[in-house]
Amino acid sequence: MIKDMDDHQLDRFATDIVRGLKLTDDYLRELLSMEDTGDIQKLYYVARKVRDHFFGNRVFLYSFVYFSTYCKNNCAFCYYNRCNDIQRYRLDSEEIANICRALKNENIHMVDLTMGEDPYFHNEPERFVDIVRTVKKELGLPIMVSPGVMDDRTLSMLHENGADFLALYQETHDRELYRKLRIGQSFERRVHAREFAKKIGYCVEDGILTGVGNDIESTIRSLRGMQQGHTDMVRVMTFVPQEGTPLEEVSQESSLSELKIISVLRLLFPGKLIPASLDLEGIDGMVHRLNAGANVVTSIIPSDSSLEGVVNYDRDLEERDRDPKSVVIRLKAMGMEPASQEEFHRFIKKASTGIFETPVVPV
Ligand code: SAM
Ligand code: MD0
Ligand code: SF4
Repeated sequence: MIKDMDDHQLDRFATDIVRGLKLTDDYLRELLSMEDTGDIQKLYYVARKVRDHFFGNRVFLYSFVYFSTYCKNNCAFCYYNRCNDIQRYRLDSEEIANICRALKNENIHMVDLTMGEDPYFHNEPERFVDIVRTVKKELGLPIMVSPGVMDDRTLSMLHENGADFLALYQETHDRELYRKLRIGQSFERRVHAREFAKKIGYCVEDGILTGVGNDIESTIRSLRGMQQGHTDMVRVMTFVPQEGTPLEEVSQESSLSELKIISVLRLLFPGKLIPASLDLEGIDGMVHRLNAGANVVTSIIPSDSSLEGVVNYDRDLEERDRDPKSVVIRLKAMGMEPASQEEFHRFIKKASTGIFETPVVPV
């Protein structure tokens, strides 16, 4: 076990993971239940060694454009669920084009176009296709779409018009917990949308929440569920209780569980993209998540932007402090740096060829 390893053995373990060592459920159980700080630091160390083998000190940066906060769903964890009496907005094409022009000079690799399952777009998907076309024309960068569940025809149209990456998080692969979180939403349709997207050439991201009623066994089920998918990016986010939602009374857990799961994700998905979301704890939180083995920074929002994050630690701050420049300054202070655009294009091209790695039987 990691906790009994010396430095040489830790390096050897990282090399074994890079060479394809698969971890059993028992091993995952041990890692996820570690509480000793020194043991956990060893886990972070191995995760960084594995990450550095594939990506070195280079990080990818995604700008986040939440262009509509209307939604027809009522996810128990989400501030934007339809039952929550909040201010909402929907940007039009011109406003989105202006945001893209401002992003043109920023150091970002991809723009993430996110919305609630807004009927304005879900009932007339060509409206969303137009937005993707506009963003591609204005920015010329890879585009991630995070629209919720869309049908095969719409996913195909979006891809033909410039969408490169689909983000669609299962939250949990534990069906009982899923029913409590994504109320009334089909588990299978969500899985199908990612698999179909992968088949037609998208890169795909799946993700889970922690601190939302998932114990270690439930988390292991989710990790294995994500391994069954053919994803290129995997994430975990700590659940942040939101006012006006069914889970608002839940107390937020510390980010320790998220950090351990990020490291375990790195050991299970060695060469994949794993994000440090700024949504949760901003740039200070980014440092811990990168040190746990993440290699992407997401939810980057220009400081003068009035757009929402998904979870807004900075909603009441005078100014956002998760702009690209501030992110890069902190990265460099950590001895890390933004990857080249060319490296990101290479990753996307290789991943979207749809070569499905068949998981090796665990040892
Ligand atoms: N409506 C689209 C969807 O549901 O897929 C896109 C919205 S955004 C990507 C939604 C994601 O943000 C969720 O899948 C969840 O992983 C995360 N999220 C939402 N509310 C959260 C909260 N309160 N705490 C932590 N993560 C949250
Ligand atoms: C993030 N706020 O990365 C974004 C969002 C959606 N594809 C991503 C959850 O934290
Ligand atoms: Fe809507 Fe997405 Fe929030 Fe669920 S997570 S309520 S689908 S915006």
